[in-house]
Amino acid sequence: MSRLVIVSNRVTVPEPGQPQPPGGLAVAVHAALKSRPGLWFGWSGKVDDGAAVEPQTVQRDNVTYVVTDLSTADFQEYYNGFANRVLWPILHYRVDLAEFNRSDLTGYLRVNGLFADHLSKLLKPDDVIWVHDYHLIPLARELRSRGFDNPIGFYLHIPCPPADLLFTIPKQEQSIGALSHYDLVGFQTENDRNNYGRYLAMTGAHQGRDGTSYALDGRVVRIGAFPVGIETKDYAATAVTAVDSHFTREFKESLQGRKLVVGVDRLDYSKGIVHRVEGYRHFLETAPDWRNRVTYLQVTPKSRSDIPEYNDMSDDVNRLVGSVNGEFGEAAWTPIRYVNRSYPRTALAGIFRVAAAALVTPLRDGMNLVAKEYVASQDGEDPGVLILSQFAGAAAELDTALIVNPHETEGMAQAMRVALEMPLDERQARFKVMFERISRNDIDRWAETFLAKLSETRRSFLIGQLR
Ligand code: GDG
Repeated sequence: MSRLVIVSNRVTVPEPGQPQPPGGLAVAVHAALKSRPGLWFGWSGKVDDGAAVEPQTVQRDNVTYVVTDLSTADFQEYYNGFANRVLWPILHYRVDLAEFNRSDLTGYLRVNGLFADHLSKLLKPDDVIWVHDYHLIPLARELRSRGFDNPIGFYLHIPCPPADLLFTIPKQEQSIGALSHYDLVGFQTENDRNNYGRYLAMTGAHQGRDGTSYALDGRVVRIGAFPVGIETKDYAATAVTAVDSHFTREFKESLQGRKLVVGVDRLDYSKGIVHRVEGYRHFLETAPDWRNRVTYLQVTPKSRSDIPEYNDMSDDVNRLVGSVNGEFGEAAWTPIRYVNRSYPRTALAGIFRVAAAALVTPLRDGMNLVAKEYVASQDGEDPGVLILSQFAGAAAELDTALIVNPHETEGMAQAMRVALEMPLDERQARFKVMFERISRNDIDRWAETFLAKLSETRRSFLIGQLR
């Protein structure tokens, strides 16, 4: 079996006894590496301006973790700059929030070159390379220019908007256009895939007869949809044990018989937290019979707090939560419990299992693993209801959730009432379909399908060259 080399911006080396940090990519990559010999390369999370420090290597089980530090300029220009203030907003359809400058793009390209330099010393000829996410789009081009001919795949964890939006990225050919240097590019949904296909066609690529490969400047890139999953069986088992834990019992008691509605998201404008709280306010306004009978818990670990848009949004949520609690709260009832901290995975699974409904209402999301984790955590005899945004990639698979448009406050409020009052047989029927889907399309299947397609793509490409 070839070694699998995973490359992502941030590498999380598992520390015994430490909870896994929040973030969907890390959850997916850890699972993909579980059953194969592998190496995971990326940024350590540390910023260090000292003399060029060599990457550090740590061995854990069958995975070799190799991490490098970044300089302050790299961190500002590559990570905080181009990746998170240009690519992240535009790929989430928020051109209005993008802040472009040339030095950030230069820094982005420089760090991709730096990653390629480090990888050059680590790669073996039969390694299969799998690059993850928007920080590292130009990496294949950098590796090819250093003479590497290994199969290289790329997976985009976040949405891919229509071509017209991709063209708003200044000098788009240097970033999003560089995806054409991969053998295979995977997207979360068919919609994302089709958007990129249209972009390729508009940049002069020729679509192959199979409909999935495109030829451009003597290269061939294949594109496909590979919806990411979770470790469904494991997560369900965790939730079953978690309900009996001290943490979950104490938490449940604190609800004093009230129904629980839960939201779990990194603090990010794409997650639609402000719209969701507005929806909940409208629900309390229009459903007075539910006041004091429901508690909404929003778990929101802070993220990217160096970026101004994130602080602005954080202030908006704080104000709004304060105003809803002030308006509707009572001495013995807080309508919204808002916590900016991260909980261990078992605690979250326990919370999900006791929640009568989950609010997963992003304005845009590549997939959204929380939606799947909530479903996996439910008791099939008495399941809760998933309220899911039509703009989450997960909505394509979880179509028996209550699907909402987060821009419509009244619709969100109505969905909350419907969820809390839904008869048992309807809850069970909706849950059953979703649980079967996430059990079949779990994380192992995601990794296997992508990697099988990558090696097949490579084989047919090589055969094509020999002919
Ligand atoms: C990106 C894409 C795509 C959250 N809070 C805590 C915690 N989490 C965990 C959740 C979940 C993960 O973090 C978040 O994943 P999401 O998918 O919801 O969102 P992103 O971080 O934006 O992930 C996304 C994903 O990549 C995978 O491809 O689905 O669309 O944006 O697993 O449970 N985990 C713990 N404590 C917390 O407080 N332990």
